[in-house]
Amino acid sequence: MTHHIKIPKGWEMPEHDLTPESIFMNRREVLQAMGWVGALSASLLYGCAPGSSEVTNAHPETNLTPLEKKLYPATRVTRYKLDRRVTEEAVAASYNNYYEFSEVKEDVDHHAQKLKTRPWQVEVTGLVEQPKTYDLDDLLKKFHLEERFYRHRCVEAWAMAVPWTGFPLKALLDDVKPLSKARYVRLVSFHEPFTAQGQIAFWQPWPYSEALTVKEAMNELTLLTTGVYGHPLPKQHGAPVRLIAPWKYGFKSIKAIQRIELIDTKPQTFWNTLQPHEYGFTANVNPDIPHPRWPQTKEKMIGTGEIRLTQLYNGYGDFVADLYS
Ligand SMILES: Nc1nc2c(c(=O)[nH]1)N[C@H]1C(S)=C(S)[C@@H](COP(=O)(O)O)O[C@H]1N2
Ligand SMILES: [Mo]
Repeated sequence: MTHHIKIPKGWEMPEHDLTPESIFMNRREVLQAMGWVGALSASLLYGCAPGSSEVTNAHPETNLTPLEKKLYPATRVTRYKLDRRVTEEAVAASYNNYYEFSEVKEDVDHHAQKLKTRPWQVEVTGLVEQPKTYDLDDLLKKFHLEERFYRHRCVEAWAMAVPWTGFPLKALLDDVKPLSKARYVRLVSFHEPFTAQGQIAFWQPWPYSEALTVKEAMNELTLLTTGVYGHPLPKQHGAPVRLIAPWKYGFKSIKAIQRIELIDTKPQTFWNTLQPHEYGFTANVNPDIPHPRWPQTKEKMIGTGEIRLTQLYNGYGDFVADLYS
């Protein structure tokens, strides 16, 4: 159990180290728990099966389609100001949370390359007048892409500042016309345990899902994000399309979205189901609400190590405070 007795220091504390073992086992324990079925699926996942070494659509960020070549880099919008330097791209792209692929942030970029991100469809369904399924290219053609510099604050007290490319989720919702009884927007990621080794953990509520109120989803800050640093998203950042809600802790910003549902009751979400007292549903960045594991008054910028005071709503109060008054 060496995996769990490591004493994390300060900011470096990974999310899984102090999580109860009923929720996170390490990979060896998973295999023991699953017996030979586990061993078999592990051999498939780790490359013994035909075809499994083949990485499809590797590096969409450098391997652009003609459409993407036309669209990137998108027009920069200066309305959303940063108060700090932009995080280096190589830093942001090699320190990622993506539990489908690894609990180790430094390993995510490697494992995430297994996900096949083309073709990709996003189904928008539920309490809407016109349910639609969009191919990724439909989204790129239909909605105007823009580049925005946003701060990002993980609940684990690390932060970064990056240029995302995307379009307001509101534009997509307006296209399908939510019914007036819709109150929540639920976003659901993929479920491919043979691709994403983290999803072998069948006791976790995969696929990853998140949700916002319809008002939050319609807020101008809420971005359906297809790119970063002037090119399509690399897989570790959530290719081909993810959410960014910059006034909320990072876990709300779900990656690799396949389905968006308009519903009338508050749904279960991934982290909130696993650890409700640590991962609230609303999860607005707030230095005055202590977290059982991470001090929330300060944050550490990845790359530079700079320490900053955490701001209410991650500094986006002018845009979102009225949602909560
Ligand atoms: N599908 C999925 N989306 C996810 C996560 C995840 O594990 N799976 N982690 C979240 C967390 S905790 C954070 S901080 C951000 C990290 O985004 P980045 O790796 O692009 O910095 O993604 C969020 N979106
Ligand atoms: Mo996070």
